[in-house]
Amino acid sequence: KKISIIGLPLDMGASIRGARLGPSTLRLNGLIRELKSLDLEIKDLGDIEVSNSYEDQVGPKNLKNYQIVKEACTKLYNKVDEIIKTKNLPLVLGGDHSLAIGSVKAALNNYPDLGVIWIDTHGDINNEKISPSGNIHGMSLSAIMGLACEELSNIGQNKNFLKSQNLVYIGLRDLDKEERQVLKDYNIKAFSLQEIDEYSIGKVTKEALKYLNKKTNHIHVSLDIDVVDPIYAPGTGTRKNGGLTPREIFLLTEILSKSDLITSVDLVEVNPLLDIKSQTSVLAIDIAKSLFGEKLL
Ligand code: DIR
Ligand code: MN
Ligand code: MN
Ligand code: MN
Repeated sequence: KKISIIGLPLDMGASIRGARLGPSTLRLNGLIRELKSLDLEIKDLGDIEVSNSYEDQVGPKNLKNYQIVKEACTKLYNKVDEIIKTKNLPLVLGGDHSLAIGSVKAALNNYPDLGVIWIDTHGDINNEKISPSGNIHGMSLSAIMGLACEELSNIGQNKNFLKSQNLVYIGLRDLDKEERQVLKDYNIKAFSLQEIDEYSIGKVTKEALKYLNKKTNHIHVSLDIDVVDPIYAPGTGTRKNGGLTPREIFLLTEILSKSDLITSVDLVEVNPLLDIKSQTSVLAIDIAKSLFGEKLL
């Protein structure tokens, strides 16, 4: 397996600053060295240049910092598209979760039947009309699925939108009211923390894979670190108690890794400014290792 690592130091899709430091902090804490210790060919392509700001920029409709997010996602789209075309697996380091608009649209450009596993506390499926915050990281999926206004849905050029039946959520525990309705309306498969508690993360993950594998052999994993309990992952912008434990997230990634169906990955929302002694970065690095096949025995 050949993995190409690309950083997108963007945090203007969120309201809290600091996730722009995610890619460099993951590298400083040894991400590249750790991944190279596995039996993998690792290429670090560095970071994409992002024109972040220190103040919110007014955007069209309810879209905060639209121009900055759009430009960053478009650059990422081109990079991820190129990585996939050279038969490498892209690992995208965030940055806030709005970046998935670029990475997932690029994966869809290469695999129109793409499946997505969205591992997150949040649904990230607001559109410009129902978003309570105007933050684009809470609207990524509505852009990726073509359920938002033209401004969002046209990021990443192509019109290959993600089909609602090709999306599975794992870890939801903080949906906005109107997002809940979107999930119902489009009949989207979702495993909340309650299902995980009841059936175990192993069962849920296998079911998610089975569900998607009926439709595709190409799965994009978009992992928001806030799915992990803030006791273990304090370094992220929107924390919510009652998240996954490290062993739960590792079992999830171990099962994903063994499936051999994962063709692209985002690892997002690590915010070093909110972290405690690099705890969250180190956990994110361990998650990446697990996802790429680190052996326990
Ligand atoms: C909230 C928070 N649902 C919003 N979203 C996210 O602003 O749309 N927090 N993604 O990480
Ligand atoms: Mn998210
Ligand atoms: Mn989240
Ligand atoms: Mn987020």
